[in-house]
Amino acid sequence: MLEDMRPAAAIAFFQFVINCARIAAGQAAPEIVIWEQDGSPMIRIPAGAFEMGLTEEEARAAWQEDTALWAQNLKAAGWPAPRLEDYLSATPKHRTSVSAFLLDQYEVSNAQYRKYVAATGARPAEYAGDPVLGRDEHPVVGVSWRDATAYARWAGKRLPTEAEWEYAARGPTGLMYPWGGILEATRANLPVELSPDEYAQSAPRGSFSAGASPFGILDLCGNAMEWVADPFDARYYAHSPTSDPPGPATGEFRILRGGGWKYFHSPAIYRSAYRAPRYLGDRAPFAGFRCAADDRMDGMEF
Ligand SMILES: [Ca+2]
Repeated sequence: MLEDMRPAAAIAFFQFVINCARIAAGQAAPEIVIWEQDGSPMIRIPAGAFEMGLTEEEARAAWQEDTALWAQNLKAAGWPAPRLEDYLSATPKHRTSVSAFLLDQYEVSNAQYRKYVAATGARPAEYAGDPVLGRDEHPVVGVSWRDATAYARWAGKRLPTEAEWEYAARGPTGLMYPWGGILEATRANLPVELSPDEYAQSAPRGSFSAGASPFGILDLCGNAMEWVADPFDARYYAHSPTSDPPGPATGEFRILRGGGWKYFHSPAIYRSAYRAPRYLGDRAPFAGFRCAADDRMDGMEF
């Protein structure tokens, strides 16, 4: 009898050790709340700090790595050559803290966006009728920054700030991709030139569970690129506030994060630090979003 229990006790102890290690590494089971207005599962991201952006050395190394990849197999597929200046807009690397907030675990879906359109009379997404891009469980795409902001307001939420989005993707240790340091094609819905999988276009949200960020957020890399709230300023990081940076006050361009299912620009866009400026009225077939909300429980005692 005792003999039988030993393995179980050992397994329980082993599990306990793993859980302690996961909690110590910031990988405790995510705290999920369901947002009533649009039914989205949202994950509570505790207040924290990380090294936001890239050092110039990292930016140059990334550019060189991407240029080699481009010459090897992307040049022939028609991708443009990576431009160093695009990598440098993520410099300098700077310590940034963010307050606790909630972030949608998934990108906003077509089904959710359709409910919003039906409830408000807002214009449908550009690809709502597309046989693949318009599927209910795929991320809504073909929405402008203004469209995304209006949806978030209707839902009682907001777009994440650039700092919140990057912290959610990189975690306290500042990972280069949501899962680690190397772009792995099986962990995200990438363009066919990088990942020849079953999804030639967008994929149902959450199809790549191995691509979860340290907080358990899915599809931050790939599938739909994601609008964030801030206007774009290539030099903003040189003088941005160290705590909850709100972005510059104005700007013609907003920012897309995380890369999408369709090629756009260069492999750099799949890095969590990369900033892709885009005209705020643009409705691209790879551009969607997810919502954030303030954490009203932050600082409360129980
Ligand atoms: Ca995404």
